[in-house]
Amino acid sequence: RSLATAAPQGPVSFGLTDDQEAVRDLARRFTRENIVPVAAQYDRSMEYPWPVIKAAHGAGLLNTHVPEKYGGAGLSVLECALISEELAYGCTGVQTAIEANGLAEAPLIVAGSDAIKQKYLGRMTEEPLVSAYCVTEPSAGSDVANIRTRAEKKGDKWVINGTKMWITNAGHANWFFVLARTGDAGAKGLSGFVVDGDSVGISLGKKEINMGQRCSDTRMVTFEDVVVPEENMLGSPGDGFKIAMKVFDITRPLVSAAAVGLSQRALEEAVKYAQERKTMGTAIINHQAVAFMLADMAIQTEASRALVWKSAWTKDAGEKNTFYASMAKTLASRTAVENANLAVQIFGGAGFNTEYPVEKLFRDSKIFELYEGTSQIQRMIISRNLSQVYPP
Ligand code: CS8
Ligand code: FAD
Repeated sequence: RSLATAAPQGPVSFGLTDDQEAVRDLARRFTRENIVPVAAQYDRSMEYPWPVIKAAHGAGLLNTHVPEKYGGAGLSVLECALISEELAYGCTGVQTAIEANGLAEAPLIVAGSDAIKQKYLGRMTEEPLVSAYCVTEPSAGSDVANIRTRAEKKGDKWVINGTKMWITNAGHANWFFVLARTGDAGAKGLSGFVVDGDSVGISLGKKEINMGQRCSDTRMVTFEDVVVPEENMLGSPGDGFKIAMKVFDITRPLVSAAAVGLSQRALEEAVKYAQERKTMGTAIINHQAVAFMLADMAIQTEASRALVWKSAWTKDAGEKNTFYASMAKTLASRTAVENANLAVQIFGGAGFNTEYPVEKLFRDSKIFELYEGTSQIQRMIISRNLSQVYPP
């Protein structure tokens, strides 16, 4: 693997500290032992990977963002990115189920009171539970400011009504983060809530059958007169939209890191196959047309990883990273799709067959250009930030 292992030498370094290397190596070993051997089976059965999630919890690879005060590892965004890449190398379906916890937990970390963090983050570290982040709706995905789910104040409670769509982990969630409208139209009328999964009035749709990442659980969730205590609002009324956006500054680098994991897997599988498969009297890696496909895959994987690290490092340094997070998401997701496509090409007919690993990578890759904000939305964010980054 291509990560530099030297300790940081100066202000610019791609080296990792000993602790970061240890985190990456733990995740790499976990993936080789617990995810790679079962990935194809979960893809076929589409079962939720509970045994892997429980093992990840035991290994300390679940809820890695949760601060130490609430029982978590309190890892930096860069360290979480190292873990995401490794887990995704094994199976991005499993990785999505695991990292969806981090996504649901992030609003609490960004804006929750001490009591909320203690109650909802604390329990995640004590036992292997999962949670879900409910923002998208049937009529509003990219356009978060126009969601319709409403929360109305009744005495000292909030009552939530509405429908969320494409919610990862929904079928198994112990609790949900829910973005709902408490005020006027637009972004400023939205607020964020933590809702217990066993609340009366929550109903779950069927598990959606998706193109890829098939063991991950994606569902519609309907809230009908769901009563939520006042203290479960995160921040103040109207804070919800900005909380949701601040969350993406943390999670987009991690989703991008997962795309890099898939790209790296496609590259390694393709190199191995090209070294073994012979045509016209030589291994196909010796045909320049094949070797150049592999070279392109290596270039794009390294470039994506560098941008992911920059977006994570910028956030950890306490600076605004929205611009880099969207760049990392755009490049890493395109690279995942292209690398998976090239890997199938290099495998020839075998690339189209389920007995070989790359057709799964091909199906799994596409979602990276869609969830956590489509590539069009990432470009919109990048372009809106240009004048601030490069003032006239
Ligand atoms: O709506 C925004 C957007 O990002 N849309 C994409 C939605 C998205 O990414 N959804 C993902 C759902 S979760 C998911 O897919 C999970 S996948 C499965 C799990 C995987 C494992 C992890 C948008 C289109 C960019 C926003 O556009 P607008 O409506 O035009 O709003 P703006 O005018 O840009 O902003 C309104 C105010 O918010 C402030 N803002 C915006 N971004 C930020 C950040 N930090 C802080 N504040 C922010 N990043 C902005 O400054 C505006 O504030 P004002 O005070 O009004 O000036
Ligand atoms: P739309 O917003 O309807 O977009 C349709 C097309 O129009 C896209 O190509 C888009 O890029 C383009 N488009 C839209 N607006 C613009 C514009 N202004 N300029 C240019 N192009 C534009 N959401 C959650 O909240 N929680 C989850 O856990 C979650 N998990 C998911 C898991 C899966 C497997 C899937 C498929 C989705 C998940 N999502 C989740 C939802 C996901 O974030 C949305 O599907 C995504 O943000 C796009 O929204 P949409 O599907 O409504 O598409």
